Amino acid sequence: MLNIILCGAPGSGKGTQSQLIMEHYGLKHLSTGDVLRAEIAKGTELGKQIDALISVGNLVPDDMMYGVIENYIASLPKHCKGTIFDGYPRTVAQAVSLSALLKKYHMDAIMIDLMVDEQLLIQRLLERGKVSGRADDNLNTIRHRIAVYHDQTEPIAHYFLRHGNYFAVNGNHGVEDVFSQVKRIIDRESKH
Ligand code: B4P
Repeated sequence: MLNIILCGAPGSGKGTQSQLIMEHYGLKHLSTGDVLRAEIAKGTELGKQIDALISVGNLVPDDMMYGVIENYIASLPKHCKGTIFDGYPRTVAQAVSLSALLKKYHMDAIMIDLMVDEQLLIQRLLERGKVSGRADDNLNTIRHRIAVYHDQTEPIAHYFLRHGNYFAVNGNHGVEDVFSQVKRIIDRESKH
């Protein structure tokens, strides 16, 4: 089974690369951002709480995410080729929890970190904001999301580096170029 944790700053291309990986390798895709937006769209009380956090660029609390991930992993079919965890984990606590969960279900994962310069992140998200309709794709919120990323998400790279399953990719290039780098890592690591 091939599990991939796709990490990177907001706008680094996690969703974009996930789509390509999913099509090329036949993996399942879990985007926590999509799961949270789906809950908002349902208009539930929980959705309203999530909306209040996401729309200003904050992360939702870790304990809200744990149940989502455990339910997902527990419901994976036996023949599943693997999953792309897109945007999860986003905190060290989430990383520790995911590692424990994967161990519990006799699975492991590699982490691919999409590294993109800040100016480019802002440019991409502003561009996406013209069509996405996402409340968090505006300049002030983007800046806050990037700050939250440096503060809360970036440290997880050290966590995975220590565990020897961390791979960085230069995400500043075009979509196909970034995907070639991603494929090289996946092809090499899936042979082990
Ligand atoms: P996400 O939905 O995960 O989205 P994102 O970080 O904004 O964007 P992504 O990196 O997927 O960028 P994309 O491919 O679209 O998170 C949204 C929010 O949900 C978070 O801020 C947080 O509040 C909450 N959340 C999610 N997971 C959570 C968790 N685990 N814990 C707590 N809270 C959580 O690319 C962006 C744009 O760039 C696109 O328009 C794309 O076309 C373009 N692009 C991509 N790659 C490109 C390339 N190589 N060249 C040129 N353009 C490119």
